[in-house]
Amino acid sequence: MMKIPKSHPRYESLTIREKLAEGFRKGFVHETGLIAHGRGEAFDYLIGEKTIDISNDAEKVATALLLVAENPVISINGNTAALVGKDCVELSKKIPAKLEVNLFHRSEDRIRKIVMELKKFGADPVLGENPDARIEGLDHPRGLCSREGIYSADVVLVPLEDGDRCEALIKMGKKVIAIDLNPLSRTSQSATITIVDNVVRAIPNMIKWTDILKDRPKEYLEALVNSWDNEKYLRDVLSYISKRINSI
Ligand code: PTJ
Repeated sequence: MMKIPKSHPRYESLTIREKLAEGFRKGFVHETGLIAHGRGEAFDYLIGEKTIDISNDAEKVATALLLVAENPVISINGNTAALVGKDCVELSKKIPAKLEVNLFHRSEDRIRKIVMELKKFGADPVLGENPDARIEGLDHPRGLCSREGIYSADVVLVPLEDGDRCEALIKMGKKVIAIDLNPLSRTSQSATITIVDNVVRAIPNMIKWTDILKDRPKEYLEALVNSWDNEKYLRDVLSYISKRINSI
């Protein structure tokens, strides 16, 4: 892995890129994952490469939704494993939520490598290697999933997703939490709760919110979830971005 000098003004951003490149070399990040990351970076610039206040609220409410869920599942793809694999394992233990590897560019080799990577961080079990169900409306093999995981989940957290999987999960009656830096993407527009933030900030922040919220009464958490207006949130994010651009 290339060593980035700490003094470099883009240290954090370059370190994140290096993690993805390393994941690609190890064979669990798909080559198009590198391109997807570049699109994310562009949007991260627009929000100032920080968690904006309204997205901190989205992270709080999304954590509340995971805590009240009956069968919450965190869906993991190549980019997520490379950037926040360890944090996802920690979040899954704290909620508690199941972990399932579910890929856009599905290959048995990448699934196995990502499962191994998550196990290295202490996850056990990790679902996804032996799919026995299908996400309705998604063509084979992208729709393959696990019956005890994503198929029967009531709430699915999909960090960094492609649009039609999110829509398909919503059509199956599930609540979907999407983390996507692009507020205009189909994923962002169709999720139950969208978090417009970088996964590298969003997941650690949700771990923090889990510690704060986990002993709160269920009614309190449900009230938080019910008060969430995702359309308004997305409008507010766009207005934040346009105000920021206009003031530069
Ligand atoms: O590992 P696989 O096979 O499941 O493939 C994963 C990718 C990401 C390649 C696949 O899901 C894909 O092609 O996704 P898209 O359609 O490019 O969407 C990715 C979305 O994530 C885009 O809207 C990006 O803006 C956003 N994004 C990229 N990097 C980040 C991000 N959002 C949050 N944090 C990031 N670090």
